[in-house]
Amino acid sequence: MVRIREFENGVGTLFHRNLVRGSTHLYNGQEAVAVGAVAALRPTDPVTCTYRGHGVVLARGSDPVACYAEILGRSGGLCGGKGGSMHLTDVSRAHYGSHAIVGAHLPIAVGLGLGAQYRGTDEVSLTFFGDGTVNIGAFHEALNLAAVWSLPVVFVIENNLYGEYSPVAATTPITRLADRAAGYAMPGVQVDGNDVHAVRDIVATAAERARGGGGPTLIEALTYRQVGHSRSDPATYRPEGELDAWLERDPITLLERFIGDAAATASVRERVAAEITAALDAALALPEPDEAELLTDVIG
Ligand SMILES: Cc1ncc(C[n+]2csc(CCOP(=O)(O)OP(=O)(O)O)c2C)c(N)n1
Ligand SMILES: [Mg+2]
Repeated sequence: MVRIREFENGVGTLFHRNLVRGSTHLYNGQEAVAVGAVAALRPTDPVTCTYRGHGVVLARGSDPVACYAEILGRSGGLCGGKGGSMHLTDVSRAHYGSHAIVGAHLPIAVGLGLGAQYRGTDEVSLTFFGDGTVNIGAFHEALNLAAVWSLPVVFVIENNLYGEYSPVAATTPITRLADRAAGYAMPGVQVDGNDVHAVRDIVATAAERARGGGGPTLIEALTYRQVGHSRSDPATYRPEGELDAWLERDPITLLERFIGDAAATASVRERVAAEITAALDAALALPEPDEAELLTDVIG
């Protein structure tokens, strides 16, 4: 979780130094969702996520140098520098993509679950997506098919209270998003998304159910995006005091309180900060991709 936080802060500085083109969507505040969920899975269980995906890829263990290089468009990037911030993908770690089209990866997650069922493996496909995504057609199609075919899929809503600049209530007529599961006859459960142990436990239960042929589960992780939607968003629409209240429940602080060893946790922060600074420098030292690579791995 500290690695993700430090990595994201580093991405912020790259943008301020004008070293990256395009935009980025940071995961600050949501670290316990990715880390708790991934901790409950096997390394071979396929995962998919959104453009707010740096945290999930790092939780899966991808190299921070390759992730920074990807964001910088350098050779040595996770996808050869062609995907950028919104498309970090590491198939070697069963990570089947960060997806920029809202909801587009839910049918992919269902396909990964179908593949596991068809091949007779006991893999579980887990997918992360935002609160805004529960209103996209692909969400409903994906949950329906996963339920009808009893596929091994775990759907994780990262409810960070906003879809871009709109609070959930402005776009969604229900407050408990897990209730969407009822229409698809699957369990719909809520969890404190800032409590890494709670996330791990609830995902473990869903994964076990899926692995045993029990079908999909919808999990709603309640969390908070501590930064704006994207690089250009100062998040002035947030009510006064909201950020402060959530900072009181920062997932890393909560975990450090649980551990209760200030010296140990401070040394983790220090070690990881140094590791991430070194990763950033290493990525910045990498060359731009060679011109000859322009059309490799590109369809069209
Ligand atoms: C199909 C589609 N519609 C609109 C957009 C523009 N868009 C990008 S992010 C976003 C908000 C999504 O909010 P949410 O699902 O809550 O995810 P979060 O960004 O909060 O993690 C929107 C509308 C898009 N990328 N894809
Ligand atoms: Mg959201």
